Amino acid sequence: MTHLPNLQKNDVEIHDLIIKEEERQRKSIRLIPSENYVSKAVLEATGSVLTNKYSEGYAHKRYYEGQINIDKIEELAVSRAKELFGCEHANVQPYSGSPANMAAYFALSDIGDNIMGLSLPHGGHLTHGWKVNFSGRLYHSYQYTVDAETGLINYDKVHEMAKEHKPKIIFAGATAYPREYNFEKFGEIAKDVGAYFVADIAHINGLIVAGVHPDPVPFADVVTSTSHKAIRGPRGGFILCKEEHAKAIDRAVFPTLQGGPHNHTTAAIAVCFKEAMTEEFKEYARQVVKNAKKLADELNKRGYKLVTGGTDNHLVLIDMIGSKDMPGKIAAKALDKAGIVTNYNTIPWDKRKPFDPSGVRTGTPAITSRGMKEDEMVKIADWMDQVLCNPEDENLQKNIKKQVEDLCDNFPAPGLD
Ligand code: DSN
Repeated sequence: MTHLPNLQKNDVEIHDLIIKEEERQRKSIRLIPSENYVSKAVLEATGSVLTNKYSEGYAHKRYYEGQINIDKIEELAVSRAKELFGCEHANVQPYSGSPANMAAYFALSDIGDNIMGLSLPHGGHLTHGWKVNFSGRLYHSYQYTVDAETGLINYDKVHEMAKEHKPKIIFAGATAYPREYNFEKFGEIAKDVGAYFVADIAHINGLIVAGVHPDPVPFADVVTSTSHKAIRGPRGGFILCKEEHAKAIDRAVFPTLQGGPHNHTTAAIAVCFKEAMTEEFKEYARQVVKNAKKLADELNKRGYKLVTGGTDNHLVLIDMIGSKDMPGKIAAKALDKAGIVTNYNTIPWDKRKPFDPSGVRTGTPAITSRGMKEDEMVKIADWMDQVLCNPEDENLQKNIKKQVEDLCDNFPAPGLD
């Protein structure tokens, strides 16, 4: 258990809740595909004295003195981003993925312009033009969907829609799409209609670094991302772009949208990028995909209906209504009681509401960080099946939770003592 003596002394309530959360993370099989375990080094940078410093501006162009160390930290984060992703320019200041996307809008378009992105219930993100989000409220948003039969993006339809609506920006990227994106194709479509192409790689950042997912950098005007998820960094964001957009992106982040960067996060992003350059990280990301494919196969074998039939990446989206006529929420809550943490999620063309949808979203970044491999995926699929066949059996849930904890004891999670 992590020793937090000062916190324990000053604020025992928060201390105890953090310790309980650490226990929960240690003892459960965390399958939420956007979550992970960061290293102790990333946690140390995040919890450092850098949180005490204000640094509006960019390295060597700040509005406050005392930047001798902060400038070097931000320069390291930027240069590592450029090396890791092979891009011309990087900005590591966005507070997270949504602010990074907002900066892309402000850099590349004007309020009221037409934009296009994948619809949220089809796996897209709020900031790709969903109606209740700033992106759907400030812009004329045209949302493409996935194919009803295959669950895949239909690039011909995206192209037709782009020709009709002439968007200023086309977004690619998703939170619940289990297949590869053809970034080259998106780039061609955008070019053909005179749009900018923004690739949001938040979910697949670590897979791209390891070469197990196609890379958008050669084709996109701007690439946005969170710095957490598969790449195992702190909660934050970054933007990569071609040199021609560098000034506009930097201005959009500061001063248009943000004030001082979170220097503790910047340092942790730099640490994460250094870790992601290692062969060990690449092997990890390859295993994330192998594990997701194995989990999908094992669920398929047990009769589960998966969106697109399987996966190419880190994510497996289960159609629970199609599989067991069971709402995703009931399934996710039953699994949680057995120590298997997922989230209920819409599936494409869902007839149910987002707060009570048909699907359950799972993924393998966190369990792979613990060193779990294909054999463990078989066990996990089996436990999931037992729970989902008897979602009200609390004794069964308790029994499986115990087995989950025993398995977790054999696979220590990074960052946890
Ligand atoms: N909240 C993230 C996810 O879970 O996919 C998307 O921003």
